[in-house]
Amino acid sequence: MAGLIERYRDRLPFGPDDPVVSLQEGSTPLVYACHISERVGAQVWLKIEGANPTGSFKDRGMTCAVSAAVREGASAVICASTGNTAASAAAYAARAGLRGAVIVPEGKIATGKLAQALMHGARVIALRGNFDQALELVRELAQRHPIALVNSVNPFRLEGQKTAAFEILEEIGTIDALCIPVGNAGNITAYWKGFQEWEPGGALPQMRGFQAAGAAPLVHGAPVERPETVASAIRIGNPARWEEAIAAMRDSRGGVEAVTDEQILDAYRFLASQEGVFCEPASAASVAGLLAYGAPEGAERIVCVLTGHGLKDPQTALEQAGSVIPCEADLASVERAIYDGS
Ligand code: AN7
Repeated sequence: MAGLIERYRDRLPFGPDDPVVSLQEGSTPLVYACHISERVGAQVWLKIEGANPTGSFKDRGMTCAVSAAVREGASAVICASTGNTAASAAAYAARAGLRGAVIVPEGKIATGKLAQALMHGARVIALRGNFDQALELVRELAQRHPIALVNSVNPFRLEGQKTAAFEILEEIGTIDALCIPVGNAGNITAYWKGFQEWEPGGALPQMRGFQAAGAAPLVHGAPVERPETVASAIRIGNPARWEEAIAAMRDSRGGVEAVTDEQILDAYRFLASQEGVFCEPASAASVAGLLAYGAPEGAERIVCVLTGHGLKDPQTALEQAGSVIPCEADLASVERAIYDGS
């Protein structure tokens, strides 16, 4: 399968001879969710973005941002990140032969993402501060040094991420609503762009964004100084794409709501145990929101975006899952363990 620049080049700002840095991202599964569909009384699909090469939707944006950086002659890329952007930037920088530096909030990123960024050889800086402070610092750094900033303030990131909307439309046609977790608000902005660009005059879905209750600036209408949530990926208090996200939700007659950590974790376990889909906690916010607030009136066809893979955050998974059953190495003990659970 081609990477997404190759697949959608005529809809992206890349010419036929431009350099392409790709790990064959995109073309992710769109899986029908029987149990969720039944619970909300509508047809619901899950867009499994954890199936991207580094395990999150960030790869869509990163193939474009890093390809553009190479075209511009950059020798290094930098980003602030709650984890997934760091992992993706590190991977694409490695592939392009660029140096990569990532700034993450100390102690607040999931283990898998940290392992990825380090393995790909990025310089990983653990900031004694939160994501919003990290983003402020990298924006200033990128102005002073010849480094390409690959956060979603970079327009190429949105160009890449809009292709997920194209894939949905190509695969199942128009939908009535899109449910999506919102952190820095780049992805919801990108999907809205993609839906609008696909076919002039085509039917557009309601954009329904969901934020964690402890990190819900768009819901409150004001920045959150100390955002807190179990969904570390969306622990963001002052989204960079604030206005664009609000416009997308307004123009699509959608909206933004908060979901509690408890609702997020319920959806996280439900997805894994009932639908067989293991996503990370932040991703489960889309399904948590749909379950908590219900299908929008008249919506029959809904897609929930699952932005990252469950293996990103093994610690939260182990805290939320059942425990293992210790067992002696004989047949009777194994039988007892299997049938009685003891
Ligand atoms: C799994 O990696 O901001 O609203 O620095 O990792 O576009 O920010 C991650 C965000 C949702 C929110 N789900 O997307 C980062 C970062 C997952 C994420 C979001 C993120 P945006």
